[in-house]
Amino acid sequence: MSAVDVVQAKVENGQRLDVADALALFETSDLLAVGRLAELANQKIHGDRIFFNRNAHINPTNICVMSCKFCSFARKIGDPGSYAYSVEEILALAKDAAHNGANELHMVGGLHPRWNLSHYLDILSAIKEKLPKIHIKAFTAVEIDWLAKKSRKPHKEVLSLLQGAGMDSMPGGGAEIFHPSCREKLTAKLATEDWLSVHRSAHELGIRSNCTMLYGHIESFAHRVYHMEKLRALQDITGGFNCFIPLAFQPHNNHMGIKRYTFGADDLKTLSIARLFLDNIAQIKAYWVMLGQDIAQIALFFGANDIDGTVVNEKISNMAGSRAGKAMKERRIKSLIWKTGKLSQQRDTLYSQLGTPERYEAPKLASWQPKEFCNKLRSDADIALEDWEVAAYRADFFRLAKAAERQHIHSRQDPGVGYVQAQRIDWQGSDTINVPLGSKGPVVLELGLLAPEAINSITFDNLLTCIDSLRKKDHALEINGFRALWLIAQAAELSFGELVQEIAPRGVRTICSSVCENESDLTDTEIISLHRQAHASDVPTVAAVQLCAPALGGLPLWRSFIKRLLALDQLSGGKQRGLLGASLMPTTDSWISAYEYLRAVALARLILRDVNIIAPLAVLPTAQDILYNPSNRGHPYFRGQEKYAPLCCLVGANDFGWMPNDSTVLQYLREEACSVGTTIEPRDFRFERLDNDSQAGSTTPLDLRHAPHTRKPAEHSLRPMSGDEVKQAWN
Ligand code: V47
Repeated sequence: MSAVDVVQAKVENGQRLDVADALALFETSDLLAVGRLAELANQKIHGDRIFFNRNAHINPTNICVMSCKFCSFARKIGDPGSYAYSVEEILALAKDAAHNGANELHMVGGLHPRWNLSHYLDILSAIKEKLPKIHIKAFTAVEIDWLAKKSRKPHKEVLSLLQGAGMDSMPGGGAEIFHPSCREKLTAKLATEDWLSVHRSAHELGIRSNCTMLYGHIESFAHRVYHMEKLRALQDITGGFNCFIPLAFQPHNNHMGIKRYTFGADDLKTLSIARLFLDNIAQIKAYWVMLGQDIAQIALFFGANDIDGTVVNEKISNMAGSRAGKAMKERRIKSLIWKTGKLSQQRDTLYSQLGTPERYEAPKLASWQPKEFCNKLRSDADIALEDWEVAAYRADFFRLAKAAERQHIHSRQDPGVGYVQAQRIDWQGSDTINVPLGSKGPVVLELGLLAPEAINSITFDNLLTCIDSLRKKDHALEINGFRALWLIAQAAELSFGELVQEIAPRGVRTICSSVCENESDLTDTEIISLHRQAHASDVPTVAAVQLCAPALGGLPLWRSFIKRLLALDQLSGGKQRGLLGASLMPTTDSWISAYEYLRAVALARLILRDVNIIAPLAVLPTAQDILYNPSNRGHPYFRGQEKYAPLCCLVGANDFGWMPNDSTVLQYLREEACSVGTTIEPRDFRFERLDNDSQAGSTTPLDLRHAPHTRKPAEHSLRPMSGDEVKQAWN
C-alpha cells in the first residue's frame, strides 16, 4: 500500500495519522493525491464553507531587543525606520479600523526595552474603553514571556492581567519552528517549551489562541512534522487552539541569505498535511499575505478553510518582501472564494458565523453527471460542447485534475516542460527591421498587436523584404498574428495559403495566433481554415485560446473557450500534426484567477489530448498586486505566477511559452519545476528539444526528503536527514 493509500484509509475511518504518515506524505511527489485527501478531510469538517474576517493589524512598535535572523521588521532604538506609537496613536489606528468595519484587531509588536507591563495594560484599556465591542487578538507568546521576565511574574499572572485589561485572544506568532536544532540557528527568543507553556496557561484561563509554523527556510520536512506534533499534543490537552497557520517564509531584508520565495507546491503540500495531521484543530488558515492571493485561493482545495481577512496595513511580511499587498478589500476576498465555487462565510475571531454564506451561482445548465462524463472520457466517445461546459463549471477539481494528469502522462513523449527563448520584434511596418547588431538566434515577429491602420500600411513586398533581411542574418523566424497576415494577403489579392507558400521557403518556421485573436476577430471557421492553409504548405502552427471572465471577478465564460478548443481539435488528429500547440491566454480586460486557470489547463489537455498545452508564463493571470523587490520591478515573472506555474504542469500543461533570456528567471523556474518532479527544457519553434549542455546537472529532481526550497548547502546543513537523525528529532 502506498503512503497515500494508508492515509486515505485512515481519513475514511476517522483514524489519527502518525508522524511516519505525515513524513511519508511530505516525501511523496503526488501533490494532487495529498491535496485530494486534505480536501476530503476538510469537506468532512467544513463542507464548502470558507471563512474570512474583517480585521486590521496594528504593530505598536518595531523596536525589538531580539535579532531574529529571519525577521525584516525589527529595528533598534534610533535606527532609521524605527518607531514606537503612543497609546493615543494606537487608539487612533484602532478607531480607524473599527470605523472601516473591522471587528478584530490583530496587535503584535517588537520587544521594546523601555515598555513594561503597565504600558501594555494601558494600550488594552484605552482601546476597550472606547471600542468595547472590538475583539482584541493581541501579543504573541514571545511578548508574554518578555513581560513576565520584566515584571518578574509568572506567565499566567501576566496573561490574567492582560485579559482583565481587554485582551480577548492571542495570535499564533513566535512559534517559528520548534525543533531546537533549527530554532537555535534562527532566534534567541523563548524556547519551544516556554512557547507551549504560555499557550497552555492562556487556554487554562479561557483565552483561546492560534498557532503558527514558520516554514520554507532551513528546516527539513521532519522538523515540520515535529512542530505539528507538539501542537497536536498540546491541543489534545487543552483544546484551546482555534486555528493553525503555516507561515511561508518571505526572503527579503533579513539575514537568512535565502533568495527565493517558498514553492507553491510546497505551500499546498504543507497546508494539506496540516489539515490531515492536525485532526484536533478545526481551522487551517491559508494566510494570503504570505502565500500570495493565487496560492491562497488554490489552497482552498488543499486543506485550508480560512483565508484570513482584510488585514489592513500588514507590516511584518511586507517588509520581508511579501508581494500580496498590505490589505485586501472584502469584495476581493469574497470573489477569490466564489471563483472556486465555494461559499464565503464571514466570521469573528472565535469562528462564530457572521451574516449568511454567499457564493456565485453558475449559469443555469444541465445537471452534472460525473460518472457518465468520465465514462465518455475513458471510452473516447464524443463529448458535446454543452457537456464540456457543465464540466467546466461543475466538475470536482480533483476529478478534473486527475483526468487531465492521466491524459497528460499518456500523451506526452517528453516528460519535461518546454520553453522557447527568442527575441521579440514588435514590427511597426517599416521596410527594414532593426535586429540589434551582432544578435543571433531565433526571432518572433509580432504582428498581432498592431492597430488596424498599421497593418494596412504593411504591404506584401514590405513583409517579404523584412523576412529576407532576417533570413540573411540566419535567424529562425516565427510569425505571430494570423489575422494580420491574412489582411496583408487580402490587400495583395492573395489567399492566405498563397501568402504562406511565399513565406515558407524564406525560413518562416511557424505561424502562431496572437493574443487578440478571439471569436470577434476571427471566427472558429476562419481560424481553422487559416491553420489548414498553413499546414498545407508544411508550416506548422500554434493557436491561442482566449480565456475571458467578466470584470469584478465573475465566473469565466467557459463556453467560448471550450468552443474554440473543440474547433481546434479538428486540426489535431490525423497524420499531418500541423497544430503544434495551444497557448491559453487570459484576455487583458478580464479577471481569470489562478484556480480557474488550472481548470482551463485541465480542460484544454482533455480536449486537445496530444497537442502541446502552453501556459505562457509571461501572461499567466495573478491576483497579486505589488512588486516588492525593486530589482524585480517590471518583471512579469516575479509577481508570483512562478509559484503556481508548475501546478499547471501537473494538470496538463507541458510548455511555458516564450521566456526572456534571463538566467534568474530560468533558475527560478527550473527550481519550481523540480519541486513538482519535472524539468524545464529549451525548445525550438517546432517544439523540438534543444540540447543545452549548460543546463545539465541543474535539472536533477530534488531529493524529496528535504524541504525543496533549502538550497544553500554551504551555509545550512541541507543533506537529507538519516533515519537515525529523523528519530533523534523526536527525542
Ligand atoms: O511570529 C517573521 C513570522 C509571525 C517573517 O494568529 C515571518 O491569526 C515569514 O504570527 N517571513 C507574525 N514570516 C505573524 C503571525 C500571524 C499572522 C497572521 C495571522 C496570525 C494569527 C498570526 O510572522 C512571526 C514570525 O513567525 N515572520 N518574519 C518572514 N520573513
